Amino acid sequence: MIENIIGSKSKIAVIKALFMQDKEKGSTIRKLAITSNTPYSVAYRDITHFIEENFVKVKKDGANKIVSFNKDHRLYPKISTLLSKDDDDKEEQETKPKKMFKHKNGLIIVHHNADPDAIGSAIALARGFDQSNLKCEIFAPGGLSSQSKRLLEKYPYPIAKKIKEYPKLVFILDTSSPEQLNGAKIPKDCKTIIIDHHRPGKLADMADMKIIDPSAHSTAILVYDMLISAGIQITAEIAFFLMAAIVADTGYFRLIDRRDINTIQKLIELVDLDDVFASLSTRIDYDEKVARLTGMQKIEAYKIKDKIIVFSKVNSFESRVAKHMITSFADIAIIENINKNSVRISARARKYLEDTVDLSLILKGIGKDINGNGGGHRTAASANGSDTGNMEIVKDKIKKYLESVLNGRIKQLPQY
Ligand SMILES: [Mn+2]
Repeated sequence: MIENIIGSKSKIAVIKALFMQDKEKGSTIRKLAITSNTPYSVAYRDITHFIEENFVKVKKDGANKIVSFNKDHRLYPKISTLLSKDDDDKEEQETKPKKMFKHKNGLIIVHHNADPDAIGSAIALARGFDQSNLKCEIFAPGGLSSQSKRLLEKYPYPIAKKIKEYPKLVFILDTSSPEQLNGAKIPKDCKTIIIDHHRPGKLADMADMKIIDPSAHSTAILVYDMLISAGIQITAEIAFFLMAAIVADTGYFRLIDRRDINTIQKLIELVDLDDVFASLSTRIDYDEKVARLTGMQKIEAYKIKDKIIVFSKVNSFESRVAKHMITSFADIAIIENINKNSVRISARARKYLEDTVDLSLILKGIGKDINGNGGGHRTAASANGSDTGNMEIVKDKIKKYLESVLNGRIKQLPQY
């Protein structure tokens, strides 16, 4: 329709380019030619025509001619409305993401003590879905890790701790077993979609749809691929959360593959990596320091050949304590956290043992012994259950398993 008023295609391109420029300051003809992708001579001819019609004003700035709209022209209001409307139409056609779900509302659930990968993937997904008219609330039934909380200082996002009514569409992120959901019960009539990079656990059997890829180093990388294939625009905010998730789950880029590198390369254009690192930098809070200290004080240490294996007990932060121990002196750490009615066991092994031990396998079995579930990765696994009375059996089982895979006798180290 705009053609009827203005005339030719090149004129429309030029006038649109002028419309996109700073409306007060105006623009040079050369700049208009470049932004409208029109040859200079054509842009010059069209602008001259507009000047003759008094639709465009010209003023001199040194050697340059600066052109701008004559806002007093009787057609200006009409054309300006048309141009902005035309732009919107075009934007809608070109950049509106594919509608992936018929639902209008959804929920994204993440595992207890949600880490940057869980929460970063969740927010990126929610923000991405915003663009396709699917509103998602994020639910962290077991709270957030301290690092995740700091990510939210940069881009705040509401995270629900309780859900009254579940929508019919539920995404479960970075989580493989129902025990990690801290008792959250997803109604049977919900459509559930798992996006995860852990080995498929019990949740995978129950899900309606799954994007599970244990070869991916983070859930964020799966979310990124999903958003891109849906035509969703990666904003600075989305990029920040995805990058934080990737940085965290690759151990600050220590464990990256080609796929990670490709994604990082795209995201780095949109985020300041220093911001991401600053948000992830660990300040250990007092409670965790106490948990680490308690963990050290209660250590039972063993050796198999030259490997040091430790068992210990804490009241919180069992996975952080286990990780701390394998980064400082132990080869394998198994930390239990026993409360009145529940037990959580976190096991970690140094990366070099990846081909030798499979903690996810042994913890899966132990999950059954403690009337619960277990699983994870080969060098980082956990089990949760409600039977707190079997810990000696559990320990013996782990010791026997380690003796068999490490091919040696286990000996307790003396305590001083
Ligand atoms: Mn993860």
